[in-house]
Formats: sequence, structure tokens, C-alpha cells
Amino acid sequence: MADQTATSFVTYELRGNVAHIGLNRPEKRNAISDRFIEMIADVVARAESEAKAVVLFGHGDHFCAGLDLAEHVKKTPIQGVHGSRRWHAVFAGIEHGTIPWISALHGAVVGGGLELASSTHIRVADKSAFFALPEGQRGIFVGGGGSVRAARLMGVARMTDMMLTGRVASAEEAERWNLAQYVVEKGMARQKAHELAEAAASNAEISNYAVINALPRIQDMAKEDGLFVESFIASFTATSPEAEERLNAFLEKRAARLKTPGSA
Ligand code: 1HE
Repeated sequence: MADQTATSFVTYELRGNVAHIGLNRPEKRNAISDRFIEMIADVVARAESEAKAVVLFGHGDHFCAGLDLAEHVKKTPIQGVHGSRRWHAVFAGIEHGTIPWISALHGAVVGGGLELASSTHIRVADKSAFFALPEGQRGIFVGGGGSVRAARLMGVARMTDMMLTGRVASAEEAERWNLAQYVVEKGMARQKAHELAEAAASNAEISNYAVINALPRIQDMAKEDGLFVESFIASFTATSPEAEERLNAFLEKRAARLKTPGSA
């Protein structure tokens, strides 16, 4: 049956300045229905108003099994277009919002679940995570931004292979393919994501905003245009009051030094 319950499909908890947002429809493997996508839209807005970073995770044994297929079978073509465009808008609110999102992935990261993860800024997979795009097997196509975001992360050749053959990638393969930036032991993804979120939350807000909003746009520009825009963003951020304080803190030896890889 499609989604008709009154339960909330998301949990929201503020841990310091990091919002933990949980996909919470485990009995349907966190499959995303129309109602569910609106609940995600609500928590995106809430997190932006009170957090400095977000950890996104799934309750139950899986991150997300993608689109709610039970609901999808009843849609007309134009309803399908509107549904896909709504996913685009909500996921764009994550990708080009104001704060960094770190996804903690386990179990199925499948179809629309991979599209959702691809709209976050850093992906942490635990060793139970598996990645697939079974749209071809279901007779449909990606509709949550996957042809743009997931293809850019892993490359169109790998995505074509996944979609044509139903190839399922392990966490380790996903890391090699750039679908995940970290692989951790089973059950540890949320903790690792929280550590990364805290680190990102401690940056200057203006730098995070530039990383989230300027970096992906510059990738879409011609080289000379990208370099030109970069100079303006570099100057704008470097002359901000936040930068002045942070640069002085470094010069006056009040700021922590970089840790070398492997040091505690
Ligand atoms: C669902 C969905 C779903 C599970 N929509 N109901 N996504 C897929 O093609 C993935 C489909 N799901 C699976 O392959 C498996 O469910 C899992 C590998 C993710 C998990 O397996 P398992 O054995 O733990 O669970 P299950 O027994 O298959 O599913 C439990 C219930 O969740 C069951 O319902 P029940 O009423 O029989 O208990 C399933 O029907 C239900 N369920 N996944 C609806 N996706 C914007 S375009 C994006 C396009 C896509 O995302 S296409 C990919 C869709």
C-alpha cells in the first residue's frame, strides 16, 4: 500500500549546532513518497534556521530504497514530471543551501536514495552500504537529479553500467568511484559524519557558503570564467570580518595547526 499513515517520516534532533535528520520509514526501507519529500523539505528549512551543519541518516537497516514505487504506479505522465521537479527543488535546497550536509550511509543506497545522498556535500558509507540504480529493471529512469549529480560524481560510464546491468557497488567500490568519501566499520557512519559535521560547522560561514554554492557552479563554467569568478569570491571572503579574525588568530599563534595525516 502507498503511504497513508499520519506518522512523521523524519526525525530531527539538534546536537550542539549539528542537526541530525533521520529518514524514518524503516518498514518501507525509507522509500520516499510524495508526503515524505515534503517532510524532507520542512526539515531542510528548519535545519537552515538553527544548525550549522547536518547529518542525514536512515533509521532501520537501510539508508533509503529510493522512490516509493507503490505510489509511482498510479501517476500520470505529467504528475510524474511534477513529482520529479519537486524532488529537484528539495534536493537543490540541500545542495545549494547555506550549510554543509553530511550523509551517513548504510544498507541500501538505491535509486532515489543515491540521488538524495548525491545532493549532500560529503558521503560517509559504512561497510554494509550498497549502491545501485535499479531504474532500468523497474522500467523507469532517474528523476531525482541522478543523471546530473550521481553521473558527475562517478562519471557517466560507471553510471551507464549501473543502470544498464543492475550492477551493485559495495562501499569500497563506491569510495573508489567517488560516490563516498569515507568508508567506516558497520554502524560507525553516523558518528564519523557527526565528527565531520562538527569540523565543517567550525569553519567561517562565508567560506562554507562559497564551498557549497560557488565550487559546483565553477565546475559548470568555462576555465577562464571559473578563474575570474574565483578571484572575486577569494577577495570577498578574505576581506570579511570573520577572515580577519581567523587570519590574525593564525598569525598570533592562537589557532590550531594542521594535523598531519594519521596523527591523533
Ligand atoms: C518499497 C520500496 C520502494 C522496499 N518503494 N516500497 N527502488 C528499488 O527498486 C529498490 C526496491 N527495494 C529493494 O530492492 C529492497 O526492498 C531492499 C534491497 C532495499 C531491501 O530489501 P529487504 O529484504 O530488506 O526488504 P523488502 O522485503 O524488499 O521490503 C520491505 C518492504 O518495503 C516491502 O513492503 P511490504 O509491504 O511487503 O512489507 C517492500 O515492498 C517495501 N519497499 N523498497 C515502495 N522503493 C525520483 S526517481 C527515483 C527512482 C527510483 O528510486 S527507482 C529505485 C526504486
